[in-house]
Amino acid sequence: MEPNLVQQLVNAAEKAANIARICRSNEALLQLLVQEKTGPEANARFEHDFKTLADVLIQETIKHDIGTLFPAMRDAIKGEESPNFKNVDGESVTIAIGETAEETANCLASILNVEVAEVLAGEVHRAVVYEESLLGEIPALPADLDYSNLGIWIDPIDGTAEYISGDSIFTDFPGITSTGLDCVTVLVGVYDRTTGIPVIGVVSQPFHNKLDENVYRSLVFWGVCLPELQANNCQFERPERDNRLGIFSSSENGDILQRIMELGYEFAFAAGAGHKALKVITWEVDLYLLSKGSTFKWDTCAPQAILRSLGGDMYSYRGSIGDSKPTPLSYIEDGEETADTKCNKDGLIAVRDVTLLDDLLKKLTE
Ligand code: 2IP
Ligand code: CA
Repeated sequence: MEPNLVQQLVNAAEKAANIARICRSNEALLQLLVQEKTGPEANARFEHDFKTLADVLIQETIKHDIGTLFPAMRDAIKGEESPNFKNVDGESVTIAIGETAEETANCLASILNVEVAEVLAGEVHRAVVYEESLLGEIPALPADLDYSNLGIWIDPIDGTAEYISGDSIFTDFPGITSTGLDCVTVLVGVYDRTTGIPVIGVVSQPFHNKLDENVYRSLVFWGVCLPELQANNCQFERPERDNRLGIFSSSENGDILQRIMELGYEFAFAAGAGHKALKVITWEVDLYLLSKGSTFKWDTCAPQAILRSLGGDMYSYRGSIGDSKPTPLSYIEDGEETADTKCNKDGLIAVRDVTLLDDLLKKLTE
């Protein structure tokens, strides 16, 4: 019998969170992360920056762990980054997770110094089990679930700029951070390869609970929305508020904001696509709208699955206005994947209460 996919995705997201945290708490690794800001010299040992390496390593770790447990899914686990790097000697190095920590450290040592390669490899091979009362009861998945028909999109670190800078600024609304580590998320989303519909999502905030200097505990959200099973740990009540609240990227178009304001919404602005979607999941806001094509499938698959498990959804912005009807974002695999097909190029609208769409789409079409 297969292990429980949701539980394993939560564990994988927690391992990812551990790697993300260690890169900020280990002095040598933090130096590598922050150095990037100061120019080309910082990247003397490899052609990409260290933040990309951290992303790749997390992505490959999740692929390795989930691919080992669920071989039928192995070839359909995808992420933002390519695992190929060039080292100082111009040799191409593929970041590969080995059988043992030693093997992984040897691979990493071709682009990093031995000390940091060993620290990272140690985290990659640590057995991680996330257990938390907030996790709720994870249900058994249907016995006849066809794993070969499931694909995964991973965003190893969403909000990379926030991850590196680390500075937190709060919005006017309680509990909503506009920048900083709280906006960083790990996103793991599973979709049905035949229908293109997201079916399982795990969203972790690795830096949500600060226990001490450099010591954080993650907050993890999950949801399942299969035809025969809907479950999640996100049963939040909508907080009392006088107006509806929308969350936006700080670069959102003024004309669109004006229209939304005319519908009586108040605004919060925050970083991180996953973080903004999470605020809709927790019902701290009613709406996340992005008119630009600046998110990708790995940004939306996980939160969309959770939203669907709550009766909400994520729609294409441009695909839903005008004469069109609300069109959910889709992960259907048609043909060769290119930068363009991976992008949610028509923007997005995320809501927990889909009855808000009527007014919204009308107003945005005027
Ligand atoms: C980014 C990140 C940015 C977001 C952008 C995403 O992903 O979430 O914060 O922009 O859309 O693609 P904004 O904060 O303006 O919403 P990554 O950090 O993985 O590049
Ligand atoms: Ca992202």
